[in-house]
Amino acid sequence: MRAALIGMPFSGKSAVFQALTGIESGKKEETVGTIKVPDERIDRLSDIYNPKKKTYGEFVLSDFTVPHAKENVISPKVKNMVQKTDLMIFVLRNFESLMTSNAVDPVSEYMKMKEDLIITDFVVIERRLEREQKEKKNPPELNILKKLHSMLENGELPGDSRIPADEAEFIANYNFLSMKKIIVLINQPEGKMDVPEKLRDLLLKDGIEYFCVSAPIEIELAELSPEEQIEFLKDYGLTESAKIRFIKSAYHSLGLISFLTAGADEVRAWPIKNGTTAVLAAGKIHSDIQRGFIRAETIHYHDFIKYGSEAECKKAAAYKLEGKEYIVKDGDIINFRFNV
Ligand SMILES: Nc1nc2c(ncn2[C@@H]2O[C@H](COP(=O)(O)OP(=O)(O)OP(=O)(O)O)[C@@H](O)[C@H]2O)c(=O)[nH]1
Ligand SMILES: [Mg+2]
Repeated sequence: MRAALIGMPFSGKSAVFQALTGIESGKKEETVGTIKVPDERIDRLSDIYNPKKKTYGEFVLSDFTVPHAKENVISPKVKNMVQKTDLMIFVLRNFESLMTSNAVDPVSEYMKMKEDLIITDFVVIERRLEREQKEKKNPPELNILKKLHSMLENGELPGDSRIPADEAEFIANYNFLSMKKIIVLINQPEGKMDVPEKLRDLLLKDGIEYFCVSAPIEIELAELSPEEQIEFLKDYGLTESAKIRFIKSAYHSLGLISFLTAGADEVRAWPIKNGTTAVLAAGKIHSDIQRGFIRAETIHYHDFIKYGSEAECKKAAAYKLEGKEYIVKDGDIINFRFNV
């Protein structure tokens, strides 16, 4: 999965990026870092299989350096880069900064970014609809484009419920930013976690998840040992690092689960959308496995731990042979049988 941090100048994007990835952003247009998704199931299975390789789920996170004079947060270049991602993280500044004379106002930052996002797509649709007026080709996506056009015109983001997946497919190749998942990260002053009520209401109305971090604290935290981290978090009244809260929020808003593969070569977590069928999950590993799919040999992680081995799972009827249309569950350990 890919995610991008976007926000107004000095909102603390690069500080957040460092807190989440441990990497300091340079002067490059785009700095990329990875966030491994901790998963104790992978640790436990690795203890059992002793594999050559252990692979966690992973987010690839991008941070951008953009000229500050720009009117729009989403310049054409940023748009191109963001289009490659699955998730946008809006970073809002809720701390006093010496670097800008602008007041602390996360509500207007949010509204401005939402507006920029909407305008970016709106102009594309306007142009497309104008062309259609001349050409009268009546392409299959026309009605969905019109639907999105009217939402954007009203200053609304579509969200999943208003343009469901089967409709979204028709306009997938436009790669609209307004169709992407957004989570909001409110960059707070040290030790404060209260969110302006107006912002909370707006985000609730737009169906957008948010979480708070104080980037400098999180950078400090990330440099400590796991034991020290627990104490440090306690001092600030926190239970989890920003990294963990980010991962949870991202998985939740993208609707992600993980299936697992386990063997002597590799123990690995594969993030997929909840609701994915076995045959499509197979395609995440390799297109050959999807094409030649026969069966998915499936044991749920909890059963595997409970019974201790594949043989014992078979005796307990916890080993199942699932077909193409089986909906994969979080924690399924799968071995795909296939034919090429
Ligand atoms: N007090 C406080 N300072 C912060 C926080 N987050 C970032 N800063 C500081 O704010 C300044 C700007 O942070 P950056 O992370 O560079 O902001 P940015 O959004 O990447 O800025 P540009 O890339 O220049 O647009 C830095 O001096 C940070 O140390 C925060 O949560 N609290
Ligand atoms: Mg920066």
